[in-house]
Amino acid sequence: MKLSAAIAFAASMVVAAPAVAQATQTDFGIHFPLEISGLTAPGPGPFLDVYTFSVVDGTLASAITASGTVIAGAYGLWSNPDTVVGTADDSLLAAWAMNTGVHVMPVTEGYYFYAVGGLDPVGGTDFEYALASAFQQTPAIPEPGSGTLMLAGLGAAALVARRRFRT
Ligand SMILES: [Ca+2]
Repeated sequence: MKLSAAIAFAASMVVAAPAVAQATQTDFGIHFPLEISGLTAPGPGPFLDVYTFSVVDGTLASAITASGTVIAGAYGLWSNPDTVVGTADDSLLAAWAMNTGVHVMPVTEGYYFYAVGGLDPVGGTDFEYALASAFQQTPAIPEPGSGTLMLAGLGAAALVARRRFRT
């Protein structure tokens, strides 16, 4: 299946979440520097696994490593302002097929989820996947003028030190 079709499939599955027999939801909470789903073996049949989390401004780097047979295996990163999965504010930011390396996305402070979907035709442990997501916070930009303030502070400290030296 083409990647675009796989993406459409994964996206449609999120919309149809209640209709998917095997749908799970995991809450990562506040995204740690590294979140890993653990080895997951859904199936047989269509599955949809959702992983919710929140972040501050930063960058997400994610990957899915999968083995075995899966049809239209893909995952997407969704923004989720109201924290509830499946509501109208959910917005697909990007979607990728499994085993396609690391995908980097800048994010702003808020709530998000990964939706992992596909069809496992065999079941058991024939198909397994693991989702890994790394988050790096955007370094705080110093306030304009704080450098000047710091220099002024250093200057004052130097003055005090000089006066102490003289007395
Ligand atoms: Ca929502």
